[in-house]
Amino acid sequence: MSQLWQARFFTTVNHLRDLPTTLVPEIAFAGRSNAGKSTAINILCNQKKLAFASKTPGRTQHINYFSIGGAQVGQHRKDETKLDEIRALLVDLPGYGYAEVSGSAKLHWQKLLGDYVQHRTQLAALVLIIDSRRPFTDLDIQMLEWFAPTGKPIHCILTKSDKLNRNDAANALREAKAILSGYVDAQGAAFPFTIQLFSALKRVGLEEADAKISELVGLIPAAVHAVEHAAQPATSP
Ligand SMILES: Nc1nc2c(ncn2[C@@H]2O[C@H](COP(=O)(O)OP(=O)(O)OP(=O)(O)O)[C@@H](O)[C@H]2O)c(=O)[nH]1
Ligand SMILES: [Mg+2]
Repeated sequence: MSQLWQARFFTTVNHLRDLPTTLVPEIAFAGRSNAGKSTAINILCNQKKLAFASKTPGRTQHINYFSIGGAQVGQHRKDETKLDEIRALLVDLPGYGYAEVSGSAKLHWQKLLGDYVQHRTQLAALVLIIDSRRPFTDLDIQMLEWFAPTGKPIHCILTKSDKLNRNDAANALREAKAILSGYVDAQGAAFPFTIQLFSALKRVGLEEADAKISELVGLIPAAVHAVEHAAQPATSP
């Protein structure tokens, strides 16, 4: 059972000054409005209404925090979450690029998102949620370029792959990988970017996303496959 299934609502924030003072690692879900952030959080946490998902774009209008650990789920379900037992936080960010949001509100959120991803020390990694039919719009690139200089990992999830046929989905993934590999740091080294296809509707890519997110936020040890690989006896040339 995934540890993400323990998630429960923690707090809602509207201004950076109100961000929780917790020190545990957090992982944020960013992406265009309607890309499927809240839906992805719900399905990964195996809960129908944890994050508010909706057909109306611009639904998530605050920063919503969900905690892993510290809550006695089950018979003690109504207990207060024990702050010192929280192990990680999942963060549902407001979507960007929603045309109907007024100018001043849009600016408020642009600034807040930029400041949050660039400066939040506890932020361990970003999950960039992208509609597989519209990969890397200007605002996604903006998000990537804000966050990449931190050197922290970005896991891109191409959602709604059920809306593409197999071929188109494979092409979308390949093209998105090419865009990501075009980014290198000042030394010419690749950034820690990873990417996958995902469908909440058809439950595609769930295990991969769960493993990656759990690893990035420190709930499971990093890259078991790398350790296995290292344990292989060296082959002679
Ligand atoms: N077919 C399909 N629809 C999906 C998938 N994921 C999300 N959706 C739908 O897309 C719509 C938007 O999903 P949300 O999860 O609310 O999107 P969001 O990114 O949280 O949007 P904001 O809160 O506005 O930023 C909903 O109608 C979902 O049911 C998917 O994998 N496949
Ligand atoms: Mg949402």
